[in-house]
Amino acid sequence: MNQQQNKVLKVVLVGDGGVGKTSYIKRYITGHFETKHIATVGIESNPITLHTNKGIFRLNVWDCAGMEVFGGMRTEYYHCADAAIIMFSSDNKTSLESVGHWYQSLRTVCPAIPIILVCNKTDLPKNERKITSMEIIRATDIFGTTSYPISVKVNGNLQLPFLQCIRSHMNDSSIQLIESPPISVPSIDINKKSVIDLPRVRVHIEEKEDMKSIRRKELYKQLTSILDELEQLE
Ligand SMILES: Nc1nc2c(ncn2[C@@H]2O[C@H](COP(=O)(O)OP(=O)(O)OP(=O)(O)O)[C@@H](O)[C@H]2O)c(=O)[nH]1
Ligand SMILES: [Mg+2]
Repeated sequence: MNQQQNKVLKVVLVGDGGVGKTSYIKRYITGHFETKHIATVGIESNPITLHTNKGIFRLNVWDCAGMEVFGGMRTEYYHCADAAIIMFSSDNKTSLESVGHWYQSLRTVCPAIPIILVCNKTDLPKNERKITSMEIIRATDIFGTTSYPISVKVNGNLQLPFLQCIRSHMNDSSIQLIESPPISVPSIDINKKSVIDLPRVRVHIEEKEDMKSIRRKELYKQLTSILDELEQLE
């Protein structure tokens, strides 16, 4: 094993209330998707272990309250952080506008740590999304960082922000995960909403099948007319 085995990093996870920070950690560690918003008070520290080609990394993720009334933006939580994640959510434009405040508050305590942006709730349908890809690209450029779209609900890209924290902290982009996180397979949460969603998914698949069979018929028609023509020429 190499020297980086069991390296411990402190990662602070911040962002406006309700963007999905606690759901993210809970989903990553236990696989459970919390459908309710139970506002975090102060901070909750959660250990996460990542197995990489450069050894084992233990991330102590400090899930910070987003709502100021419960201790949001309390800079004392940021001391000795090795990396930070600022989360916003696709259905909440204000949460993207707040990224600058979170960024500034982090920078006052940690002037040089890597800060990664994460856009959560990318599973939401277009009509519920309030943030465009261009706006995310612009924010990523302004803060000179990396951003990741994730969905805690459907388990999309959950490991990437943590991996990027390690890569940036170690200044080593060749670090790869060698073991999948416990919940890497996309899943559908079986709650009321998902059950309602399921027939829509099925309809979508059936629509795709219909399109295929229509195209197959068209091609078959074209083929028979070519064969007919060839036959006539002989
Ligand atoms: N559709 C969708 N909803 C999500 C997703 N992730 C979290 N949520 C919902 O967002 C709500 C808020 O989630 P929390 O994790 O409690 O939010 P938080 O950022 O920890 O909020 P504070 O603790 O107040 O800072 C919950 O109702 C979650 O079910 C997601 O990927 N998609
Ligand atoms: Mg929370």
